[in-house]
Amino acid sequence: MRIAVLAGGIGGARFLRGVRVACPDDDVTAVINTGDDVTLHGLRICPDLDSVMYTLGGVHDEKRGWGRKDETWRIKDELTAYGAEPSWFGLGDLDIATHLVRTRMLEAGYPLSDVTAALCQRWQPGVTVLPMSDDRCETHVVVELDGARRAIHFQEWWVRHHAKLRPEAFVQVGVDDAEPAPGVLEAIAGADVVLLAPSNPVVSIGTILGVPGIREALVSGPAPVVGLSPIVGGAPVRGMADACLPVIGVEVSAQGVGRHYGARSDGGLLDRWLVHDTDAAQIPGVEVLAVPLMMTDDDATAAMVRVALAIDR
Ligand code: FO1
Repeated sequence: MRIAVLAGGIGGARFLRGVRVACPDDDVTAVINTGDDVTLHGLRICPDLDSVMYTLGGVHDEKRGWGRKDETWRIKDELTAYGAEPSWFGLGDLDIATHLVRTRMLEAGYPLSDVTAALCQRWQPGVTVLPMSDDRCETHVVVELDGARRAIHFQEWWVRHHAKLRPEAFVQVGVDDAEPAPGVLEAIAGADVVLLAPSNPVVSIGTILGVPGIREALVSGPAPVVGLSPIVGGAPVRGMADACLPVIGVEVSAQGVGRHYGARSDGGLLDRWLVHDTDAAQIPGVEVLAVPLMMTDDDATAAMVRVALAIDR
């Protein structure tokens, strides 16, 4: 079976580990959000691609959720000692090697999709990992800061300000001119099923869908689209979806997000929507299933993936 998965960072990576367990012999392509990408200290950092690569490569830090296990922070400490800002972003020594290789390849003219494929050669994630686009489209957050309205990079909002600054809008800078990365539209068009991972519906899944051509490929594609709710019991399992959803006028609930994605029969995306077994959702035109959605381990995640995939094609 050919499966295409749209996913973001930490939750998306964990979800993909379950997809790999549930579909060991299937052809899985992960289309990953690059809106969180940022250039700091001259290095190009792709948090969601790296979370997926490290997690599926078995070298991520499970507790932190991002970056490498057994990490050290000597370069970060040295940068701070030099007063080299930003000191609020944690760059680990092992992680910096990834950014050095990526930055050098990008500067040599390789597109991000080639760079990602090259990095994945080492980590062997077991699925094809594609950036949503080779073009830069970074998420910025419009906030009120020091008495002025300004747009700050998503990482500054999330890491430096801990998402405590009320977001007035999310802007994907450059997305209108971005194209889907090579292989993305083909993976969607050729899929037997498309899965929307339980990632942030605004700054992860929403960003991917904002790349011209991707939403259309899902809506008009032959494959059924099955989404899994990132909201359980009215709150996100992890991350800041509850800070993001009100900005786009979406209720922080499994039903709210499902209705936001919409029913394919109504011009939306979904054929099936999985909600946690304590939640309920009515979405006209969408088959809603209530199953355990806590990704407590890979087998738990694989169980929800099997339910998601058991859809008539
Ligand atoms: N998240 C943090 O909360 N603090 C950090 O210092 C931090 C550093 C960092 C470095 C590399 C990387 O790939 C991810 C990093 N993250 C950090 C996580 C990152 O902000 C998030 O994974 C995504 O951007 C949101 O999904």
